Amino acid sequence: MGTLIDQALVAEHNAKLKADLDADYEALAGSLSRRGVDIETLTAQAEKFAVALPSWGAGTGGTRFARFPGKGEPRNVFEKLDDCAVIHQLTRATPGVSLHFPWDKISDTAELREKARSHGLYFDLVNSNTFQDQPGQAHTYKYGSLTAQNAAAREQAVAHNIECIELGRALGSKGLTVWIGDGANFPGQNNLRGSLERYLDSMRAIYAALPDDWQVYIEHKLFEPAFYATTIADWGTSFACAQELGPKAKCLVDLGHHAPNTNIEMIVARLAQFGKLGGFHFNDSKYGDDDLDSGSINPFQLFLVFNELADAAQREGASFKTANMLDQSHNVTDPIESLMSSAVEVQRAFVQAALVDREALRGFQESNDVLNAAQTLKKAFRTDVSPILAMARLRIGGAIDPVAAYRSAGYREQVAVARPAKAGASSSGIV
Ligand code: LRH
Ligand code: MN
Ligand code: MN
Repeated sequence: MGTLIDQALVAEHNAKLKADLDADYEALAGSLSRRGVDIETLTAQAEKFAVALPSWGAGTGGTRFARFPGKGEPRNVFEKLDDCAVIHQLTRATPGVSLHFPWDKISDTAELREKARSHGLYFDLVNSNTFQDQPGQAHTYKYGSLTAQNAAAREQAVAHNIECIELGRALGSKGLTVWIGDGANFPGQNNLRGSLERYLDSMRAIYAALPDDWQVYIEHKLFEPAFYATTIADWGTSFACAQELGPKAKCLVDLGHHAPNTNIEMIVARLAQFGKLGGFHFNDSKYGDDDLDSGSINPFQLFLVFNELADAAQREGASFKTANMLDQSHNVTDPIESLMSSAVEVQRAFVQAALVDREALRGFQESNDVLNAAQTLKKAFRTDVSPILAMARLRIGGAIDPVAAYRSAGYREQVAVARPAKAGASSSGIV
């Protein structure tokens, strides 16, 4: 096992749903055309949309209280790639995979690269991990990694990041995302300025190791595991560090890494305006870093983020690009189903944002017609673009309904046999 779903099963699934989809698509084409929108332009854009998968999302995550492993979880990076390939096969929206080291153990980069290629996948940004100690590690990260007082711990953390760059380079990746858990649990534990100075020193060494065509992405997070003062807590700190480091340093926005009610779309607009918006970890949250499926709690926020991206793309043209990834953790759902559903929700927000009548919006803004400006956004957000997403998938070989196709193919049941459960195993390292 561990291969794709039989394409004949996908075709059979699509055949059953095709007539209904055609009718829905035609109806939507009619109503959009009355709004002056050509559905085919949107469908073509949807076909090109991509969001990368987190390798760590292929297994059940869990919380710090418990983990309830699911059946047939991938036991290694090759099996994670198999699951990612199925997600891409059915959604046609997830050709990239973002690896996390050392959770993903790699002995032969050529073999792994070939495996990805054979599945039609490539490696997106790689992630380092200095927020946990690994067995046999010389220096602990208990009191910090890139910011540690202990120079040897800092050097070890820098060396790990450089190793990640080397591994990523061999795999064809073009960037490194650095998230650290460093910070303080008590006032007085750290000198707040001193920690950031050490962070910058460490990051300068990592930056110096970047290949010419690479970028480093700084991921901020408000709190957790440091509960009093996290060193890279907000986009302002992230931005200042990216400025200090140079043009290859950008900021990465994980949607769950902000205080509740933070205006994330405004952060996106600010970073884009100053050329430092690097990419995203898409997920959703109600309270904190909940890592819930994209669009499951606040789809309007997701739409507003994509609205800012559409605005930036219009202002800046083809050169405007962000690295887009999912970052979620599954406790009660099948990870493959959740990742498929999130990819579709992110793609939905992208298409809805493409639907915004920007000229009309500008006009309403200029004339201070507040109500109509707001309604212009709402009109795009309220449009059910599902037939566009389904048609895009169908035309490029995916499934009209990815979750239904996945369930009827029995993939999970088959891998459950091929991958017997290991007691206490964790795919991501989070237990
Ligand atoms: C930190 C984070 C970061 C890590 C991932 C596992 O909360 O969002 O991106 O690499 O979770
Ligand atoms: Mn993240
Ligand atoms: Mn997170």
